[in-house]
Amino acid sequence: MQNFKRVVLEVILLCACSTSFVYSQSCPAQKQSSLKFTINSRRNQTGHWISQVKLEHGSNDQNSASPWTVQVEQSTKSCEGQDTVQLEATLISPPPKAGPGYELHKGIGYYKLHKEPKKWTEARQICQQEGGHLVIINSEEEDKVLQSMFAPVAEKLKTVWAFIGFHDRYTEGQYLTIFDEPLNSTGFYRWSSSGQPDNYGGNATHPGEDCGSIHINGGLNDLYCEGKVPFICEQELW
Ligand SMILES: [Ca+2]
Ligand SMILES: [Ca+2]
Repeated sequence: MQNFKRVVLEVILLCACSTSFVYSQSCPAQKQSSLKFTINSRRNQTGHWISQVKLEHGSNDQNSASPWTVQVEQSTKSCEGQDTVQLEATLISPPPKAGPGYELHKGIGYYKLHKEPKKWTEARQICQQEGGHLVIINSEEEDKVLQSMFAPVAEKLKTVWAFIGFHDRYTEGQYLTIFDEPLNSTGFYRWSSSGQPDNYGGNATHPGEDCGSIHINGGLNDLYCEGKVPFICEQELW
């Protein structure tokens, strides 16, 4: 009598990608991307198990529809007459492309220093048009990146300030990010000097300083919203 061995096919997928992947909780789903993964197994007339693994990846977003590299490794384990075949697939997609002029700082983000001075609201709109937002600083590390982009050119730009993504336009002294989160919850909350924020010029007839900026020393400052200074946008593609 023929000794049948039970073959179990296990498929493990490791997602080394930044696009969505519905089968792995380590990669949160994004709106306009889809992934379909199917396995069809059959036994042919000679007794061989044929398992076909098919991956379909589609997206409306050109940036995330980039080609994927799929690496597959197979291993076999035998235990008490049961063979386990394990297929391990690693899916690798290149990082999404940021808009023109954005610099990639690995593990931190994509940033663009706009050197042409704008008012804060104009700056905010320009960042949005580029698919980003005025930068929100979440760590000392991120702050250093921004400082390294801005400080070396600040003298040429004739300013020590660049607009970033916080304000106290709703209530004086209550600083919020552009996503309405308290500024002191972002992970970076260091003012440029002990005299800041000062709401300079604020009185009954003048709003003072209600828009966020970064100083060349890396610290935060409130600045007059209607003044024009350079600004820094961020694209969150990690
Ligand atoms: Ca203010
Ligand atoms: Ca100030």
